[in-house]
Amino acid sequence: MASAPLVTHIYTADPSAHVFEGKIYVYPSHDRETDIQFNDNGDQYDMADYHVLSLDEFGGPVTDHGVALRAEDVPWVSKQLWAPDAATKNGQYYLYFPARDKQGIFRIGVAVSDKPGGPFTPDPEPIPGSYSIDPACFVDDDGQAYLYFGGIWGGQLQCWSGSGDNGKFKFDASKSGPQEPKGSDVPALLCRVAKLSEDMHTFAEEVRQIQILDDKTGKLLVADDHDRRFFEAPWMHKYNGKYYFSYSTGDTHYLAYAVGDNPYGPFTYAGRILEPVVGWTTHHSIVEFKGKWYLFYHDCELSKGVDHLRSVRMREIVYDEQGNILLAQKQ
Ligand code: FUB
Repeated sequence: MASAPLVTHIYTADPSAHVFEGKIYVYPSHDRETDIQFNDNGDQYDMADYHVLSLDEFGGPVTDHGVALRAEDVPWVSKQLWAPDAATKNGQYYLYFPARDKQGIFRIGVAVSDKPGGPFTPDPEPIPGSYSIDPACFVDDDGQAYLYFGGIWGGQLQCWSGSGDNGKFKFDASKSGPQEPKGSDVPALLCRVAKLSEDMHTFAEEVRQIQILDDKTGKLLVADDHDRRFFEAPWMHKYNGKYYFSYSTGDTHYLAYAVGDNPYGPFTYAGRILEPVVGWTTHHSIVEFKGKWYLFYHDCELSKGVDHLRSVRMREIVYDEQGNILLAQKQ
């Protein structure tokens, strides 16, 4: 039931879709060929710029708006432009993007344009207090914007765990491999969120952690629960007054979701949106367009499984009477 890739002239991944000016705009990563071997650090995802895509209808032609931002044009960036997102406010468009700074630490930057397709002009420094990867900007009905972010292993979230973590990067280079907590009674690492300032350039509050609760026990999901715990790729959307927090489970390769009553949660685990695709990563967004709901995601079918050469696809989703997300059977 997969759709065709949205585009085939470039590889694209990590799609963040929004409806701007009556069209669907998609803000993906721009995957490129590299000889870097696959590793848990994600070094093979060595992207150097962003393109913005748009389309007028499901299955219709897709416009590539060209290069929207280059790594070399951002003073604080050393490499790896990973999964971006965008938002609009005050007649401007804001591109949020993670990248490694000159010390190799992932930070989140913001760039501005007066058009949804860019090009975007970056701020000279990352957002103060930002860290890790995969920013997702949600603007609530009252106009308040929130930035969700975080990703484990290559995304370095495990280096910021613990309380009072803002500003302290605790990477132990002497230990190889993932340093994620383990245990069936140890809480899993948590995604982060902060309100954005009115001008959309800074956090307006201390970074908070997003709790995902077991739907049976009401307790926090635990570190060993790799089928359900947050790994990376957060997304927030609202349906019928409820807040849907969705994410990738990383090494178990699911897109999962949890539901809450406000943008900070807590969120109660509600199920899976998508089973594993071809390729290690899975990453998505959900958007309403002309009364229907769509899931944007990526896989590696076009590159025949080359893990860092992904392609964005879209398919319709529906909700049942209880508000559960289902893949539409007819596309
Ligand atoms: O594209 C690089 C990274 O792979 C993203 O930031 C993650 O979400 C995963 O899709």
